[in-house]
Amino acid sequence: MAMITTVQQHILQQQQETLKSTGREATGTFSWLLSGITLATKMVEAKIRSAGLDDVLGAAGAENVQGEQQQKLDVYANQALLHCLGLRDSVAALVSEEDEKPVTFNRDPEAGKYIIVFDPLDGSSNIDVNVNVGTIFSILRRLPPEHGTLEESILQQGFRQVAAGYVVYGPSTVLVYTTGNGVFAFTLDPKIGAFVLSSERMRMPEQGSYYSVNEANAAGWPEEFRTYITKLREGELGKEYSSRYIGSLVADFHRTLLKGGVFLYPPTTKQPKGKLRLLYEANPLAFIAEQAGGVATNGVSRVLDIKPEGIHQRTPFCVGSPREMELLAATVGGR
Ligand code: AHM
Ligand code: MG
Repeated sequence: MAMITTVQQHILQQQQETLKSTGREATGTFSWLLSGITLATKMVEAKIRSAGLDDVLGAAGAENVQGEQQQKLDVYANQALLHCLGLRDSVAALVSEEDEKPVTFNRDPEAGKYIIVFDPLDGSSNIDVNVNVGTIFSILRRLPPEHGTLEESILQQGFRQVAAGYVVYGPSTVLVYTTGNGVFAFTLDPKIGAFVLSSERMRMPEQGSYYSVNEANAAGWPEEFRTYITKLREGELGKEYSSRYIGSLVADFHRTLLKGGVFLYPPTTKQPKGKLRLLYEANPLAFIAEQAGGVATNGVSRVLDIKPEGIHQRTPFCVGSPREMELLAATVGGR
């Protein structure tokens, strides 16, 4: 019989290793927390698979805090995560793209140690046309009460994340995550309903062949971004780049992680702070990128160093292979 490693087993194995190297006892809290995330994402994936059959496509009729139309699946995905995670005693707060304020639980800080920040259904404008969407999550540790409030705990810099990951709902459903000790991917095996280890210690290639950006916005970018794209196209890095842009961040990022290259969402005249959200889009993907040997900036400085000021704060986001990101820094400045 072929040996498989499920995501739960993998977390336990990693904790055993930590135990050996640090002597610290793993309580199992963290794996219980992650099992809440995997359960919710399996519910979302099941809903997406039958989206055209059940009446779940289209708009739900409301707008979210960003002023965007909520899709029915956005609402479902948000509820699935809130439900599966809210029952876990170790959760102090849940922060979602879809909710204006954090959902907090009045739990003893000793027990309620974690904060989970998530984008329940990223790229949802693609759902009606059967194109990949995803879920992104980031886990933070609550600060001890003498070091900060719950709100301050939510607004910690990205380098303090204890774990981050995403699920891409594509031809297959893949979970990618890091706890700061490498990046691992798991593919959902529909026959057994479990995420099974499919890639270990993933590395982003040193250089890729694609840039990924919404070029319709080019006239509104700072000029250096236009110069940068021209350089890539015209062979400054030794090859003439091609472009790929899906419009689902998780899918565009997943390709960049596997194949290398660069993904950009620069500032525009209409959105001078960029479009993507720091806490539940840029930070988790920046953590994964760095753990895989890639680089993530806002064009000028490291994403994981940005001090968040609000839970729905936006940021320009540039992430990719070291070669492309070096050229970006040389062209756009900073870092
Ligand atoms: P969403 O979280 O509301 O789905 O929006 C985020 C999405 C990202 O997935 C994607 O990278 C970006 O918006 C695409 O934006 P645009 O259509 O402006 O290119
Ligand atoms: Mg979203």
